[in-house]
Amino acid sequence: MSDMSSPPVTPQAFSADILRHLKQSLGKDASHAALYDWRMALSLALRDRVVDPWFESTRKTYEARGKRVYYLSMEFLIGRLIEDVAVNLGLDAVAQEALESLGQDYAKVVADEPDAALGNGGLGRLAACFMDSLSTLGIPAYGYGIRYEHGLFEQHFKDGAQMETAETWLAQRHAWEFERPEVSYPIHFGGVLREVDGAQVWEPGETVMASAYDTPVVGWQGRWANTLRLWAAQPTMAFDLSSFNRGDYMGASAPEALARTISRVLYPDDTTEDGKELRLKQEYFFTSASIQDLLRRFLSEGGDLAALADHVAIQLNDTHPAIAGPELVRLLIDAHGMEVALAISTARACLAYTNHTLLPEALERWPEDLFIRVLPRHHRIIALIEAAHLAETGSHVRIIEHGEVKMGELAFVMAHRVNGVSALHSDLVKETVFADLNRDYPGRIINQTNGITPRRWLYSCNPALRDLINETIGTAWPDDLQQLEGLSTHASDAAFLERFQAAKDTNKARLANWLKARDGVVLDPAAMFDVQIKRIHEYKRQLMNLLETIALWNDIRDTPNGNWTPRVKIFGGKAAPGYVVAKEIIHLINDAAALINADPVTKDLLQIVYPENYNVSMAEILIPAADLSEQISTAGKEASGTGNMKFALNGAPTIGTLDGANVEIRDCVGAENFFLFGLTAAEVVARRAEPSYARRAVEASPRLARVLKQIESGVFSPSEKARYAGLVQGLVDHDYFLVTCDFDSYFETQREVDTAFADQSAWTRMAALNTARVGWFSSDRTIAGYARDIWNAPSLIGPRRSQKDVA
Ligand code: OAK
Repeated sequence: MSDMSSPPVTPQAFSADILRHLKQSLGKDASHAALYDWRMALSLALRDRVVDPWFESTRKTYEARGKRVYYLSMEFLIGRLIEDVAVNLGLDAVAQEALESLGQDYAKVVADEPDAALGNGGLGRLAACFMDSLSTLGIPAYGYGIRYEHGLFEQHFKDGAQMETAETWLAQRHAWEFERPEVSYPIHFGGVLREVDGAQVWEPGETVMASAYDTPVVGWQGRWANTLRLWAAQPTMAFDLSSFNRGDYMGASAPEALARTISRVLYPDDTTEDGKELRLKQEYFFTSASIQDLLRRFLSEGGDLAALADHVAIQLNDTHPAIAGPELVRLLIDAHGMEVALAISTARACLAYTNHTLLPEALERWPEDLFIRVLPRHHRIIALIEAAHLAETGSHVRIIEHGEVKMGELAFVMAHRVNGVSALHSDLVKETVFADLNRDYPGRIINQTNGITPRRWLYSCNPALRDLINETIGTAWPDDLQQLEGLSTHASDAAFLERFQAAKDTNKARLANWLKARDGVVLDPAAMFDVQIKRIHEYKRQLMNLLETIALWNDIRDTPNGNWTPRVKIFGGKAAPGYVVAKEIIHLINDAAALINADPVTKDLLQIVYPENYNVSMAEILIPAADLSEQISTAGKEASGTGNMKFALNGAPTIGTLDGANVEIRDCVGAENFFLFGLTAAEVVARRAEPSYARRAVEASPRLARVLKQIESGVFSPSEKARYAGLVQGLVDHDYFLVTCDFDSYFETQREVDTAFADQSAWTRMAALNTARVGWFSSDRTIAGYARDIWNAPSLIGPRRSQKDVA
């Protein structure tokens, strides 16, 4: 592969590559090149170096005739790629030196790249981490998704309220992709079913084409590269010439507009289901294209369809691609003449399903009449699948019921493995949403605790800490993260801790500079940076964080000369545009920030910062700079979380509940290095059964009652005093997420955090132990688990070079 076969690249050679692309690919002379040109030339020069490992990996995969993994996901939340590719190729220093020798500011060029934001949050970012790990582990894999023209909306604040505008990452050329006009498939919708010679024949009403765009995904040290194949929708007929000739110019381009709508925009709902027809079409569009593509590849290699499962593993990232089951069965029956029972068992042996949430509003169900209208043949196939399932198990669980098609049940029944994403979540999957199916198919549900790629989430986003780690334990950790454990022995070494703290301070200063330049906001780098960044959702309880902030503000004002630990409360995150309560919470945070930040009494002790448009690139600046990680969801509601892992890895201890992967993080870092508070999942369920639990919690907490009164009476919204009356009333009347019940425990634990932070060296030790002990949360470990327990997919690369070096 490239690291073994190709000679090392010098900065001189690399600047020549950049200049060549500037001239030949961009048609620019260095003296006239704009920032965009430099960025594109740099990206293309890097991309060139991915191609050989990519071809080599493809060649080895064909030779091995082994298994390929297909990861089907509606979302890939990638972020920027320049640094990612440079780091994986070991060319980060070379690229920087080359560009600077050409008189360019490397950091500025890197920052010019728009985030590829083809996802909403956790599920999409996990898919991106998994792609990185699949390549790092050398497992032949394709990621399949949609090439949305517009990624996740951009968030702006207008007088504190969230506004959304369309994101336009493809307005400029996307440097990393290869267009594949020759790879395209027809996708059919609607129409009618006819019976011909006893067989069902689907005569579709509408057809669009799915065209492939490939992005190579290179793993650590360039040893392997897989493909992210995204589908764009195109019309079967680009232009209706007869309409044009009649003078109907709008009508002439109608077919194109209609088709392109399918891949136009990412649905901005995080863990909520909207039930829109276009969404169903998007799901079927990319799933059908992917299944057609993998079957074509399999057959082109001379495969026998009865042995499909020996060569193909299809992972469904939640239920969004659950139509893959019926689609594969349909193609096996209708296009390849396979008998129904064999088609179902073959498809099931290929398919596996990951559940990413227990929230009832996220469970996809389609109205049956809509489903029949859009996918009439699949409706029949699902009935066959359901009949086979009922006959096989004697189950009473239906897939089509009460006029709805239930995608969770469909995905479950068609999968040979179903997994949750943390130990607690997987247990709850067995006990709650899929309790009956778990009895019907014992052993089918397993756990695969999430992970994160240490290349992006430590090596590349935190150079200060990366360098310290390299100097302390060597350089073999980025693809063998448990080696970080070697830092533990240094956690009692004062000189090491001093350097660890210096790295944190560097990152805090970097954040402060960035915020100053971007928003004109000034931070005190000596204060504790207390960070909560994630989608805004009631279950994630940003509101509880804010209530605690206001309570602290009250306390400081009551005793201004107390022994307070200065804090900056940093929030980041978007709300789904239709999620009214989440938007109210954003507005309230901004309103409270305006008042509290202007208070001369507290201004050196407490500040609230909420930078707009949180995205992956912002996370890469915020996480390394964090002192404290807020993971405060209602127990039982956060399936796993992955931000929790990123913070711990970057030396920010957690304040959190026993929810999702927090439980396992706490087990790893040690209870003494984790600030635990709040009800457990079982206690949450019990508390909800108690009458008036929220009202009683408020009555029992004068501190909370005072805060709620302030908000309700308009202290933070003087121009519209009743602005938050409904929000507060909602809390007191039906606080489903138990903000009120956990408030006191949270407040008290935050005061323990204050005390702990004041002892700087003890705090730094705790932070360092967090870094040292969370190596298990590498997505390499997660992917190795999927490969072993679900896919039975081998790695096609030998032992890691770094491990050989160590041996
Ligand atoms: C999004 C849409 C539908 C269903 C689930 C999601 C989602 O993003 N879930 C999140 O997945 C992450 C990755 O597994 C988890 O870490 C989060 O806890 C979960 O909310």
